[in-house]
Amino acid sequence: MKGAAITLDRHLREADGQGRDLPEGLAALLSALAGASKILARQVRRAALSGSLGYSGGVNVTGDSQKKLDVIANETVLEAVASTGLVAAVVSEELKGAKALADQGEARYILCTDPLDGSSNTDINGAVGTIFGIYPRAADGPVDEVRDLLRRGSEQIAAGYVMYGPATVLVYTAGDGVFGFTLDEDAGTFVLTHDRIRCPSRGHYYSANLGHLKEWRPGIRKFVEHLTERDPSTGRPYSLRYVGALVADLHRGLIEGGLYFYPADEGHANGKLRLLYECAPLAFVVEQAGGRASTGAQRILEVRAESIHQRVPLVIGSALDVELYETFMRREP
Ligand code: AHM
Ligand code: MG
Repeated sequence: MKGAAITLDRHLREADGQGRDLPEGLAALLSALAGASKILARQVRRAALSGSLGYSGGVNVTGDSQKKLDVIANETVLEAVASTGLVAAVVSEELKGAKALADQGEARYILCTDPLDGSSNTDINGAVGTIFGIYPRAADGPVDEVRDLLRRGSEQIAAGYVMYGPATVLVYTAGDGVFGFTLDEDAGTFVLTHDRIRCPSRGHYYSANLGHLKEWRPGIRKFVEHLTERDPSTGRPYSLRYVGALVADLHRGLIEGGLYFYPADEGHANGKLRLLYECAPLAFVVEQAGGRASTGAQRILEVRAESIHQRVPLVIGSALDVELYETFMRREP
């Protein structure tokens, strides 16, 4: 790489000078999350060597069997943010209720996180990720579930994800563009490699668990039929890519265009993915990059959570591709 590398810390430190004002404490919180992800990147990489593959024996609140790495990731993220004193409470896929950390002083934020997304991939050396969404506290004092946690994604002040793949990549937005950093393992720093990411308005890839095709609503089945028809003038057929880790499938869509969807099926009446710590943070990132995210009928960022582990159907990625999916859903008899 030519010229002086811009590290994440420098990028955050210089944000105000470049008109990307960050609310007080946000840079420190993002740095803490980046620190946790460096630890996690190493833990994921060394899991087979350190005996951390496989199941923990526990089941999380949404009924998934926990992997050992799910537990490790949850502890790592919690420890990192607790040490900042900036977070009042954490909502995590791996915690039944919200974890209150502090209710006074500097603790002005709520963190929603999926500490290890795509954990079915851990044992096959596949990509996994960490997702985070950050909200300002609604008011001082003890954390109130309804007021502080059951929010609309549009209230987030920052969100992002880390993808542990061949390289560890951290992508975040604080409401003024999307920035991507790659972990330089030798220096131990995240370096800006993807400045102001723009999601192509249309792509050639789609990602979904087609195993559920027959259980989907007719409009979605018709949409898949449409994508798989040959029409070179509109770039069809689209190619299917499915990692099985939302972060990795989303990252492809963000960089190269295309869409990911997880609609309702027989086993998942509201889709599989959770609003607060999967859909809303990624929707914020994608919209900031010019893409689109919805339930198929409503913008994800406008959905107010009714419970902390609420699931919603998700379609996310290139604006025109997501719009077309919504059109097929509307056209249903
Ligand atoms: P997780 O957070 O427990 O890993 O579950 C979410 C994951 C997503 O990353 C992924 O896109 C989806 O579940 C895969 O589900 P399926 O195996 O049903 O295709
Ligand atoms: Mg997940």
